[in-house]
Amino acid sequence: MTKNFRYAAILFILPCILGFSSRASGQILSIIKADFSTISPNGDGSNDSTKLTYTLLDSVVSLDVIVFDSDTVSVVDTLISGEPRSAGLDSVIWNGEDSLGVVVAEDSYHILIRAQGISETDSAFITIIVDLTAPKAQVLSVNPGIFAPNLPDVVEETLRVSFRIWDSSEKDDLGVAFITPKSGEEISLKKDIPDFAGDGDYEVRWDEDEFDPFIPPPGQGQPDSRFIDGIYQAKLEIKDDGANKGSATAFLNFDLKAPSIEITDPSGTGTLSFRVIPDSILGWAYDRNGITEIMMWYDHPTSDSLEAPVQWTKNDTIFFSAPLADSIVEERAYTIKFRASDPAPREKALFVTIKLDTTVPPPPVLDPPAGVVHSRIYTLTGEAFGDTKWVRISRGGTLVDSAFTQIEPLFARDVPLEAGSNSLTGRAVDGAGNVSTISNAITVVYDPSPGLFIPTPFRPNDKFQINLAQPPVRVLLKIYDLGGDLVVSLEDRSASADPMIPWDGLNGERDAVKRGPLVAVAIAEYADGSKTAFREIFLFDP
Ligand SMILES: [Ca+2]
Ligand SMILES: [Ca+2]
Ligand SMILES: [Ca+2]
Ligand SMILES: [Ca+2]
Repeated sequence: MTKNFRYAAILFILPCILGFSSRASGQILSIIKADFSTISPNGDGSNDSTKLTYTLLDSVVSLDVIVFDSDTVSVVDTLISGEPRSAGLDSVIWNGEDSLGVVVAEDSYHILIRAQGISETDSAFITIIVDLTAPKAQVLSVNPGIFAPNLPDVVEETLRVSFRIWDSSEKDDLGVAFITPKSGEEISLKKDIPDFAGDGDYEVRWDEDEFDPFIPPPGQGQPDSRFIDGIYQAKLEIKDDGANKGSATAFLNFDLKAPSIEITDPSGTGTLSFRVIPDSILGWAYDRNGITEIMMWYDHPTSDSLEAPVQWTKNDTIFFSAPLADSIVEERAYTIKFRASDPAPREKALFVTIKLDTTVPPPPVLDPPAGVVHSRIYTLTGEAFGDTKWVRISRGGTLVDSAFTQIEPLFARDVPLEAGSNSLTGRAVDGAGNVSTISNAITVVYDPSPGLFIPTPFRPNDKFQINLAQPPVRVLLKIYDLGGDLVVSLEDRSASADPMIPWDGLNGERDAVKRGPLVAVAIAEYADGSKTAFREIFLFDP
């Protein structure tokens, strides 16, 4: 097409743009569509160009597609210039540039399609908007700064986030996503702004009960595992028709966790007893949002609360040191309560029971032995009294073992003996370390001379004591009934000169043996081939 012809063509079609019709007469051109009516030719891959599609009902001698500025009606670019086309579906792409390849200014543009058939001409145009301005958003405020939904005894709160929006148009799409800190995933608490009307300030609200499915009110189930103490995000995204986007993120501080509080000194659990009360009690409290207050009661619940003295703070941890010695003067237990609060406010209480005890417990009573013993291990029994926590057992004045008696005052403890006479004594010690006077002394005579010694009566899992003059290679222990039939055969290969052989009361077939007299025969075999045998009748009583 010559320049003159093109000019003539434009003159011909201008009336169409200037007010005749945007629609074709329907004789040659039919239905013009653009895949994007607004484009943003900025090369970001979204709505950078638009494709016009139209149907030619008949073959066309000359087709023109021309882009005009809608205000000045000046030609911006010619996309198709005087080309013949056969009938059918046809299309053309406009990438938002002018004839020099320069991206056009933001404006609306008319794209005119003119089809000249053999005997008639048909034309129509479509309007395309070029939008290169991304809408912008900014967070103005988040209230409250620390949000603790469904906290008992606290007035219901609404979480409010305000945003400022500019460079937008009323048609822009926007929504606010709600994102948890745990997985970074979006939760179905997204908000729209239904009354959005272009640039301005907007507030998005979440009422406390909207969090009920995730953070149930007290006593109404477990929180959703994605809802943890931490920083959540309300992310506003705004998008215009040209797919230009803006966003702003509000950070939401959800306090879902009570403070931690611990005592570090004195250490221990339960009632802590002292003969001399420590000067102070040391501990720490922590919360991600900080500790607002630590209160203490020296004699809970009868005393007044005081502020626990803070020694120092390190990051979000407060270290406290409360004087103790002067506050505990009576010989009794004091419950000391500490309570840490965070800004939510959530509270965590901690109780420590300290007892002043300068009273010595009564001495224990040791049971005397039934007679001479033949085993080098003696099971000492006895009873403790009062607030005895331990019985310290001595043999010949030397500490050999301790029995724990805080829960059960009757005690039994295996004590090693020496051959001959052993003097055993005990002292009671309470939780504060007060030590009793010495108990009664019992004398246990241990006779290690050879023989087979059997408890009377013998119960399942009791032991046969065999004392030998020298260490054997092995010891066989055979149990017979009174008819001479073998019940069970046991063996010891420890090479000990005084082995103890246990018996579970089962025969060789692993059946329980009935009550009655039995015969035990112990045969010790030595390295030189010699043997020693002992034989005893005993009463088996399961
Ligand atoms: Ca774009
Ligand atoms: Ca825009
Ligand atoms: Ca907290
Ligand atoms: Ca005591």
